[in-house]
Amino acid sequence: MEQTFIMIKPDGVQRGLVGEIISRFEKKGFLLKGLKLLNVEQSFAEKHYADLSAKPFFGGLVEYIVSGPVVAMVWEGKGVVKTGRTIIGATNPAASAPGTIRGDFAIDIGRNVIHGSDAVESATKEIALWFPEGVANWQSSLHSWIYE
Ligand code: RTP
Repeated sequence: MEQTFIMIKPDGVQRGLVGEIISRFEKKGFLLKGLKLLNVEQSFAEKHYADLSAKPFFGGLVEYIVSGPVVAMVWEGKGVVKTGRTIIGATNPAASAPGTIRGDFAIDIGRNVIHGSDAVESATKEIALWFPEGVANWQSSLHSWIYE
């Protein structure tokens, strides 16, 4: 089954949005397979966002990610990478529809509360980076009530 990497950024943690965000993924029917609260170092944040290293906002982005604890998660389910991005909303909260996480809880692009993998390949890479110890192996007993 497909998995994605979701990170609640430092602003989301500071603003008390952790429960709300977890609740949205849970209620959708996705399965929580990994979860931890941690502070990351600059070199780790640079590795996570390596694809963006040439962007003018890279320095500010890394500074933002290391500014406080983040919540790293692995969520599993059919189409979870794409649907996860839909639940999160557009990168710029000003363009995010109401009902999405960024549409409901964010204003500025540089304080957009949450990250989600943008493709199955990047999800695999990000899960390996953030959860080198591996993730939990369990199945919900609700499986047959969520999938036909
Ligand atoms: P994320 O990786 O955090 O899920 O965001 P994303 O795919 O929607 O957007 P991406 O282009 O990968 O950008 C990563 C994060 O960098 C910040 N950003 N700032 N100032 C700017 O123009 C700008 N553009 C992007 C955002 O925090 C974005 O989520």
